[in-house]
Amino acid sequence: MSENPNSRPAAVLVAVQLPDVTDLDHEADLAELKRLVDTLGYEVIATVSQKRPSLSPAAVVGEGKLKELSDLTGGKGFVPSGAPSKKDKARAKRRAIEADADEGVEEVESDSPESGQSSHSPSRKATVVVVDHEITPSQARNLERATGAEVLDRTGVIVEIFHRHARSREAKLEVEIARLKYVAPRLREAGGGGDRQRGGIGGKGAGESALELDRRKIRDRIAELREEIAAIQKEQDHRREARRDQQRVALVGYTNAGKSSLMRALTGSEVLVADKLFATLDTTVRALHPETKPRVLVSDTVGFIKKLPHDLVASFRSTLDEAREASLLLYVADASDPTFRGQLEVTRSTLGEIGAAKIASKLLLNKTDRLSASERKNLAHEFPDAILLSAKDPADVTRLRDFIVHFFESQMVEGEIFLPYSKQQLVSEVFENCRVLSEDYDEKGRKLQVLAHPKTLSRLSQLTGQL
Ligand SMILES: Nc1nc2c(ncn2[C@@H]2O[C@H](COP(=O)(O)OP(=O)(O)OP(=O)(O)O)[C@@H](O)[C@H]2O)c(=O)[nH]1
Ligand SMILES: [Mg+2]
Repeated sequence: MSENPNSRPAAVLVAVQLPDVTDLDHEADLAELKRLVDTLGYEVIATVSQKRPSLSPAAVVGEGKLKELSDLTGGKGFVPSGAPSKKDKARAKRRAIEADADEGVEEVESDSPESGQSSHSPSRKATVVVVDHEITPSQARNLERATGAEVLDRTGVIVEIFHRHARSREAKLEVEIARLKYVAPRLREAGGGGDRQRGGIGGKGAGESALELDRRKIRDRIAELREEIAAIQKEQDHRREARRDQQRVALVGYTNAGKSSLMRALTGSEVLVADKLFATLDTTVRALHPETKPRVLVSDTVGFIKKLPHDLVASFRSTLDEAREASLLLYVADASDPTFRGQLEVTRSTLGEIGAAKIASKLLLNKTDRLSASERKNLAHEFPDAILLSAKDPADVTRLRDFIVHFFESQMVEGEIFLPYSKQQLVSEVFENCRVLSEDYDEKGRKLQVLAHPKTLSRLSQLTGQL
C-alpha cells in the first residue's frame, strides 16, 4: 500500500506544557508520544512545544507557534476565515494512515525534545501533525487548515495502533467500535461546515440530514458490532466458567513492560513479543509450564498507557475480565525505564477503575539485566516486596515460577473426597483439580486424601454427593 517503503511519512509533534506539568513529565510525555507515532510508522522530524496556561481553543498553540509549526509542514500558518475550501476538506479526509508500516519498526531512543522549543530537520515537510492532547474537532480542523497537514491527537494515534495490531475477531470488532466512536463526533463538525457552505442559508437542513444519515449508519454499525461481540463473549464466558475455580494468575502492566516475554518464559507458549507499543491486544491463557498439579493458568493482557481513553479501556472486556477474575495479579514494570514509577501508577489506577485493586498482587520489576548492580540494589531497597528479574534470565523465571506455585500452595487446604463406585467418572476431574496425597478403597468406593483450593473442594464434594 505505501508508495515508497523506504521513506516513512514525516510527522511533527505538538504539545502544550500546562502549568501543573513538570519539565520532566512533559519530556516523558513527548518521548512516549514519539514512540507511539513511531509504532504507527511515521518518522518524527520535529517537535513544537509551548508553555501555556491552557490549550488555545482555536488551534491548541498560540499564533506565533502556529506559524512556526506551519513552516514545518508548508502550510499557511494561520486559520483562514470562512468555511474550509474543497481542497481543505479533501485533505482533512485523507487519512495519513494508509502506510501499513507496522512491521520492522525499530526501537526509538528517547532523545527527548527540549521543552518550549522546536527541533527540525529542514530537508522535508511534515505531512502529519500529532497533538499530545485530546483535542476538539474544531481545534483539529483549524490546525488542519493552518498547517495543510493531517492532524491526529493522542487518542487518534492509539486507536490507529490498536487497529493495526488487533488480531482476533473480538479485538478487531472492539477496535472498530472505538474507531467509530472516535470518528463520529469529528464527522459532525467537519461535515457541518462543508454542508453549510454548499447549501447556503437554506441548505443547512439538507446538509444536516446527510450528516444524520452518516451518524445513524455509524450507530447502526456499532449496534451490529456489539451484537457480534456479545456472541463471541458468550462463548468466552462459557470457557471462563469452565476455568472458574482453576488457579489463575494474570500479567498486567504498562505497554512494553515485558508481560508477553514473561508469559512465554513461564508457559513456553509462542505469544507475540515485540518492541512496539500495544503489541498484545488479545488475551492469551496458558498453563504454567512445566505443569503443576493442579494446573496454574497464566493470562497475558493488553497493556495500559497514560491518557488511555476510558472507553478504549472498557472495550477490552475479555482482557479485563481475565485480570478481574485472577487470584493473583503480577504487576509488570520496566525497571529500566526512568518513568516506570509513573507507569506503575497508571496501571494501579486503571486496575482500580475496573475493580481489580483488591486482588492479591506482586510487583515484578523487569528488565533488570539493563541495570547496574548499584541500580538494582537501590531498587530492591525502594521496593522491598518486589521481585527484581529479567524475562531473559531463565534462573529469574524459575524464581518467579516458584513464587507463583508457592502462592497457590499456601491457599490450598487438605481434605478428603469420597467417590462412590457409581461416580467413578469424576476421578479424572479430581486428579486434574487437586493434588492427590493418598488413596484408599473400601466396599463402597474410593477415598482420596487431597490438597486443593477450598472452592475446588466444596465443588467436588457437591459433585460427589457429599454435601
Ligand atoms: N533487556 C530486556 N528486554 C526485555 C525484557 N523483557 C522484555 N523485553 C523486551 O521488551 C520489549 C517488549 O516486550 P513484550 O514482552 O512484548 O512487552 P509487553 O508488556 O507484552 O508489551 P505490549 O504487549 O505491547 O503491552 C521486547 O522487545 C522484549 O524483548 C527483559 O527482561 N530484558
Ligand atoms: Mg504483550
